[in-house]
Amino acid sequence: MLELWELGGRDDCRFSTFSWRTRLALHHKGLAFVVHPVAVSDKTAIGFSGQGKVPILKHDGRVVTDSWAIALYLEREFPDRPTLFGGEVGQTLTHVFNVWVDRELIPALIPFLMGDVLDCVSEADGAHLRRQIESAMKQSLEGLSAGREQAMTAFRRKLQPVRKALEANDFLGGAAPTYADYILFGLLQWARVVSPAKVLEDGDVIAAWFGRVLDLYDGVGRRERSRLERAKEAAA
Ligand SMILES: N[C@@H](CCC(=O)N[C@@H](CS)C(=O)NCC(=O)O)C(=O)O
Repeated sequence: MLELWELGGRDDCRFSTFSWRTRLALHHKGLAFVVHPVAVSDKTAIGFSGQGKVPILKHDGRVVTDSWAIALYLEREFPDRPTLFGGEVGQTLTHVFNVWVDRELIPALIPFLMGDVLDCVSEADGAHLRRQIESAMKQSLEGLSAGREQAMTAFRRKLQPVRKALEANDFLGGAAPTYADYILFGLLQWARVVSPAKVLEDGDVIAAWFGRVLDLYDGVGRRERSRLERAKEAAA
């Protein structure tokens, strides 16, 4: 029995960048699992894990936290299922990629679009996220939102190594996806779900790759409605 805890917002939207990594890793392994959405400000719901963040994986009574630790756990526990890393070398290099995305790409995008998340969550969750980002960035959400166009230009530039890799391959894993694909996908999926902003330009090979990852596993990523799709539905 596998259970995953992830963030849930208004209209049941699922926007946790780290949880999307885990979700796709579970699909990659072909494992069945149950998902529990939690509010970002509700720490009692995940108190059993002894910490305050998602994703959280529970497997036969064992609790694993942190998306990277969960990926390692799945690879170790389910070695006969498709590999997430393609071996030891792949695992080490994927760890480098994981740290790069966490430390360089996430701070270059998430704070600037975080203002949009306020419309996707409850008031309590919005206040929690505002406090978190404003204290980390030492700037108001409104100030950060005002700088988003410039930030997105800088973010696209930071993606250049990925772009080079995707000019040569369909996936970061080569011909087929691996966990590295899910790491970056999680960030762009977060943006797709919470924001109407156009993060990637048309014609960017990364946009085409993102479409391919959205379609994986019967389109689990695409079935999650984007912010633009939810707005269209609300207007109809
Ligand atoms: N290093 C952790 C980061 C997890 C994380 O920051 N998760 C966010 C959601 S995307 C969270 O739970 N935030 C709740 C909070 O900070 O209060 C991982 O890779 O899982």
